[in-house]
Amino acid sequence: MVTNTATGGLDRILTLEIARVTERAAVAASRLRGRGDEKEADQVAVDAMRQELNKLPIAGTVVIGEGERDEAPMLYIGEEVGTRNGPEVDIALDPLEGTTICAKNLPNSLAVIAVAEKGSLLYAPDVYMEKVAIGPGFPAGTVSLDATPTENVMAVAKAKGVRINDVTACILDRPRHARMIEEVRATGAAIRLIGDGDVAGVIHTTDPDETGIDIYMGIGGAPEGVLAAAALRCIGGQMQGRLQLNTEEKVIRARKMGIEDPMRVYTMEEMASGDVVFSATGVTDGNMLGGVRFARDAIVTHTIVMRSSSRTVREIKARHQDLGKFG
Ligand code: VTB
Repeated sequence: MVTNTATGGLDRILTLEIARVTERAAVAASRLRGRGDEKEADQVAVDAMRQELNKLPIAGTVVIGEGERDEAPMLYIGEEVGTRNGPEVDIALDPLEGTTICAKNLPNSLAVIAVAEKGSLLYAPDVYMEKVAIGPGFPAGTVSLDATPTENVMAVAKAKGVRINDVTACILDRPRHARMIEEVRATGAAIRLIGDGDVAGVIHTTDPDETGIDIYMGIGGAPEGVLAAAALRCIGGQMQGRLQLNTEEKVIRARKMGIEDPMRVYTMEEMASGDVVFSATGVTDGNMLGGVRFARDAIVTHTIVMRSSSRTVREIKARHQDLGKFG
């Protein structure tokens, strides 16, 4: 049974259960914050997430994970997870989104997971994706990948009823964005340049008063795009993504995953179409979520969990006193 008709959508219990999965991964990664070892931080997060995920009463299949089976020993695409005693679901995950930010102990690295109805997530290859995203409360079609960055920023300012100088766009700090950055700056809008972590960048658009970010734009990872779309489906907002299939090899890889039109623009609903539950736990301190804290007698985690069918967004600040379970 995939859905629970009494409550609508995926079983509600999962919403709280998946918080444990990202909490556990975040705690493991947080112990390696600022230690300069991205690989090790990622590895411990993967191990921890997998252990906790395998306790969930689901028959899950990883569709967005650590990579193809031959390049990732764990949580690879196609890996079956959960107790197998429960609904068939698809899983998108990133045990440590922002490995470099964690290794440097900079803001906004997260442990993230989305659990969705089978077949309802875009099976995206690990290529780049061009993205644009805004939070809830805007008229449909406010931003588009077919519009220029200037047009998108102007549309957000107009719809929000503020001057263009009062809009902040979040963009990954990469040479490939030099022209976009120049163009957005020329409009008068402010830019928040981030080193990594565009899942957080997209989620931050949903609460501009708290995060200071109105619009996310630019090219990042496609798996991160699907995860961000899943999150936005739960909170509300608009997002478009276009895979960057700029070589024949990438077009063929994508075709094998069922993608026929390499130029297609996917909406948020097309990237995450079915019922979905999403959880993110802060690893390092961030604009929305605090990082893991180690107190004298407890570990404190800060998590956001949400569910698309009810649009409930919960923040869970947990004090874990049974420290043994974190190893
Ligand atoms: C982004 C960001 C990730 O990759 O998707 C980015 O969210 C894009 O790739 O945290 P490049 O680093 O090659 O630009 C990450 O930085 C790492 O997965």
